[in-house]
Amino acid sequence: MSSTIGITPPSGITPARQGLGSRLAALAKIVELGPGRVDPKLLTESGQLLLRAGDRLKLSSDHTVVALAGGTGSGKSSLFNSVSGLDLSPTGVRRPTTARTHACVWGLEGAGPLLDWLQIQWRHRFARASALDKGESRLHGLILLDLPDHDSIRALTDTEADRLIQVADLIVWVLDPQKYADASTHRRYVTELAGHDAVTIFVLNQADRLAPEELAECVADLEDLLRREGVEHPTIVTTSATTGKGVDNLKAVLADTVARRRAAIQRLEADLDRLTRRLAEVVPDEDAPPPPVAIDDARRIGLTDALCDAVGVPAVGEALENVYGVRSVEWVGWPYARWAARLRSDPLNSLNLGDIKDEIRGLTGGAVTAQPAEVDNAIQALADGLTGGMHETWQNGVRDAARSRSAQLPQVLSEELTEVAPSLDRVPAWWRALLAWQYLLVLLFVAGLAWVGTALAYGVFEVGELPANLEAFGDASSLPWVGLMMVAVLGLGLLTAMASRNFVVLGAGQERDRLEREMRRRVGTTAESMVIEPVERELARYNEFYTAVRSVRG
Ligand SMILES: Nc1nc2c(ncn2[C@@H]2O[C@H](COP(=O)(O)OP(=O)(O)OP(=O)(O)O)[C@@H](O)[C@H]2O)c(=O)[nH]1
Ligand SMILES: [Mg+2]
Repeated sequence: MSSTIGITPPSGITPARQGLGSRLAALAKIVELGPGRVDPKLLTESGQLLLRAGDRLKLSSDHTVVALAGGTGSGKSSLFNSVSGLDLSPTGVRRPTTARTHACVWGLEGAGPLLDWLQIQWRHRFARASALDKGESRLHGLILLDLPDHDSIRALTDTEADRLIQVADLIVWVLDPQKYADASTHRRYVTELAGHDAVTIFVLNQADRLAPEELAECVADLEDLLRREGVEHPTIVTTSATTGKGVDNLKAVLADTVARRRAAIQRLEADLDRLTRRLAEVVPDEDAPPPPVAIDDARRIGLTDALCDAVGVPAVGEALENVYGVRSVEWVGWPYARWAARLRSDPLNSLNLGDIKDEIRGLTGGAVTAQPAEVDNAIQALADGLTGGMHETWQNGVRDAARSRSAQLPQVLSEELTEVAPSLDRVPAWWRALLAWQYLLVLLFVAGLAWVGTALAYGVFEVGELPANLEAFGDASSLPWVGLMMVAVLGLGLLTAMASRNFVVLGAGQERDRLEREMRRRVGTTAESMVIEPVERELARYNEFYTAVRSVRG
C-alpha cells in the first residue's frame, strides 16, 4: 500500500512578494558593492539568482514548474505518464531513456513564455486538453517536467537536468528502492539544496517491489539519510508508477502546491536564504555593534597628532622658538652685554644659531622627512581602530583605503609644511623700536661720558677755558648729576633688556603656537583628503553592504 509519510506542510515563513522584492534589491546592492570583498563565485551566483528571479517573477505566476528529477531508471518518465494519465514520455529498460525534457501543462494559457524560458522544445510540450481535465482541475497551473537523468555520463542531458533543477519551482526527487542512497543524488543536489524543504519532495518509487514492512524500513532509512544531509523536514511520498499506488498522494501534494501558487517565490526565497547564509559570513553577527559610519573627532585628532609627530611639527616649533629667542638677543638685548660677549667672541652662540636655522630650514624646506614608517603606523592605527569585528576582507578594504595614498603622503605633507615655513629673518617691529631705544640710551651714556670728560678737564684739571655758552659742561659740580644720569641710563637699558626678555619668551611661544597651529591645520587638511575621505568612502561602502546583507536576510 502506498503511503505518504513525513509530509510537513511548508513552514509558515511565507513573506509577501514585496518582501522577496526588497530582498532581491538588497542582493543587487551586494552584487554591486561586493567585488573585491566577496568571493567572486558567490557574487556570480548572486548575479545569476537575480537574473533568474527577475525572469521568473516576470513570467506566469499562475503556473508552478515541477521537475521530476532523479537517477536513470528510477521511474521519472513512468511517474510523469502516470500523473498526466497519458503515455507522453517514453519509458524503457534501455538506460538512459529520456534524452530531452518533456513537459505536460495543466492549463496552457499563459504558459508559453514560461516554457520558452525553460527551453522546452516544442515537440516535447504537451497540454492536458480540457476534455481530459475532468477531475484534474485541482492541478490547473501545473507544468510537470520529466527530466533526463542527472547522473548520466552524457553531458547534454546532464547539463539540461542541472539547468532545470536550478530553475524549477518545485523539485520532485524520484528515487528507487535500490539506488535511493545514491551518492550522486544526495551529495551533489540534496546537500546543495538543503534548506529548500518547502520546495522539495522525495518520491520513493517502485514501492510495489517491496513488502510493506520493507517499504516502511526503506522510508525510515531514507528519512534518516536526508536529515543527515541537512534536509530538516523531508516530505517523502511512496509511489508505484506501474500499479498507480500512491500516485494520488503525489498528485494531492502537487495540487496543494499548485493551488497555493507560492512555490515559485518559495523556491527563490530558499535560494536567497542559502546565498544569504554564505554572504552573512562576511559580516558580523546580528548582536555585534554596527560598524562606524564616519570617523569620529577623537580619531581624526589622533591621526593628525600622529602625523604631526611623524613630520616633526613639535620639533619645528621648538626650533623656531629657539631661533626666535637667540635672534632676539641681537635686537632687544642690553647692547653692552652683547658687545662684551662679542669681545669674548663666543663662537658657540653664533654656531648654535646657524645650526638651529639649518635644522629648521631642513625640517621645512622640502627635506621634511615625514618618516614613512611613522606615517604608516599612524594610518595603520586609524584603520585598526575602525575595523574591529569586521570580516577580514573588509578590514583589508579599510586598510587599503587608508593606505591608498600613503605613498604620496610624506611628500605632500612636506610640501604643505614648506609653504608655512617660518621666515627665520623676520624682525618684529617692536624689536627695531627697542633697538633704537637702546641705542638712544647708549648715545645718552656716551654724551654723559663726554660731559664727565669735559667737566673733569675744564672744571677739575682746568686745562683751558670753554666758550661762554658751553660753560655748564665744564662745571665740576655737575659731575654727580651727570654720573647719576649715566647710571640711570645704564640701569634703564638693563631694565628694558630684562623686561624685553619676558616679551621675547612670550612672543617666541606665540610664534611657535601660531606656526604649530598652522602646520597642524595643514596636516589635518591633508590627512582629511588623503586618508579620512578614502576611509570614509570605504566605511560607507561597508555600511551599505552590511545593511544590504541585513535586508537580504529578510
Ligand atoms: N516495478 C516497477 N517498475 C517501474 C516503476 N516505475 C518505473 N518502472 C520501470 O523502470 C524502468 C525505467 O522507467 P523509466 O520511467 O523509463 O525511468 P526514468 O527514470 O525515466 O529513466 P531515464 O529516462 O533513463 O532517466 C521501466 O522499465 C519502468 O517500467 C514502478 O513503480 N514499479
Ligand atoms: Mg525517463
